[in-house]
Amino acid sequence: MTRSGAYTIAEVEALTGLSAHVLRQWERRYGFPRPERTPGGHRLYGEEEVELLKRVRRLLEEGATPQAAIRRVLSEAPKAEGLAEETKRALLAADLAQAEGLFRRAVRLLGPEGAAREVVLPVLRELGEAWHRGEVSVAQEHLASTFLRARLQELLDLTGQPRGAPILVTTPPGERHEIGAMLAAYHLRRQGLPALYLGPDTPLPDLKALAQGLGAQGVVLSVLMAESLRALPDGALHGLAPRVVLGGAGATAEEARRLGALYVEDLGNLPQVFWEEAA
Ligand code: B12
Repeated sequence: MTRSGAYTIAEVEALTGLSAHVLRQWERRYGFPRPERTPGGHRLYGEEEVELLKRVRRLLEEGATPQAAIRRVLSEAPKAEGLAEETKRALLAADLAQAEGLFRRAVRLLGPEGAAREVVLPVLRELGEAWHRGEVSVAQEHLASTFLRARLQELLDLTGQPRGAPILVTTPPGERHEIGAMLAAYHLRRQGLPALYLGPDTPLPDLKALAQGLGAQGVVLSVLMAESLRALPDGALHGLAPRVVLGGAGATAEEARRLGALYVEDLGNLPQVFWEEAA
C-alpha cells in the first residue's frame, strides 16, 4: 500500500486478480472504479473500492457479466449521502471521535477530493452561515472550523510537497476566511506545484520578505470580503513575487489590475498560470 487507504493499479491487480487493462476499461465504460490521480497522473484506489472490486470478481466467477456484477455491488454499497449532515450533527454535539470516523469514511468512499468537496466544504459553509445568523455560538463555530480545517490540512499534507520555487498561498491582511486559500493550495499541489499554505491574514511586508527569502515563483491570495482589498493602495500587490494571483468571491479583475495582480476566477484554472510561467 502506497499510503493510508490508497493503492496503485498494480497493487489492485494483485489484490483482486483483475488486470489493469480491465480496471481501466471498466472505468471508461461503467464509471467504476473511480480512482483518484496522483500529481503525476497515476491512479490511486481507495480501500473501500478495492473491497467492492473483490466482490465484483467473486460475482464474475459465479457467472455474472461485468455490467451486472458492478451494478449489483454498487447498489449494495454503503452510500456517501448523509455524511455531511451526520458530520455537522456530530460537530454540533462536540463528538469529535464520531466526526473523525465520518471523515475517514468519506475519504474511503469519495477519495480525498470528494471528501473535501462533499463533506468538509458544505459543513463549513452551513455552520458558518448558521453562525452568521446567530443560530450557532462562536464556541461551536470555532470547534467545528478547527476540526474541519485540520482535516483539510491533512488532505493537503497527503499530496506531498513537490520540489521547486514555492508558491505562497494566503489571504490579504484582515481576511480571516481561509478555506478558499487552503483549497487553492490543494489544487496547486494536486497538479504537482509546490504550494506553501501560510495560514490567513498575512501582512504584505512580511509576505514580500518571505517570498524574496525563499525565491518564490508566486503569491496567491484568496479574498472573500471585498473590503480586504479596498483598504489597499494602488499597486500594493505589485512585485510581491514574479506572479501574484487574486481569486475568490471578494476579488474582481478590475481590483486585481488596480493592485498589480492577475485575477483568476476558477480554481481549476489556477495551476495553468504557473505552468505557463515554467514553459
Ligand atoms: C465560514 C465563514 C466564516 C468563518 C470563517 C472560518 C475560516 N476559518 O475560514 C467565520 C465564522 C470565522 C467567519 C467570520 C466572518 N465572516 Co464569514 N463567512 C463564512 C461563510 C459561511 C463561508 C465562507 C467559506 O469558507 N467558504 C468556502 C469557500 C472556499 O467557498 P467560496 O467562497 O464559494 O469559494 C469559491 C470561490 O470563491 C473560489 N475561490 C476562493 N478562493 C479562491 C482563490 C483563488 C486564487 C481562486 C482562483 C478561486 C478562489 O473557489 C471556491 C470554490 O468554488 C460565508 C458565507 C458563504 N456562503 O460564502 C461567510 C462570509 C464570507 N462572511 C462574511 C462576514 C461579513 C464575516 C465577518 C466579518 C462577520 C462579523 N461580523 O464578524 C467575520 C470576520 C471575517 C474576517 N475578518 O475575515 C460575509 C462577507 C461579506 C462581504 N463583506 O463580502 C459572508 C459572505 C457572509 C454574509 N452573507 O454576509 N465567516
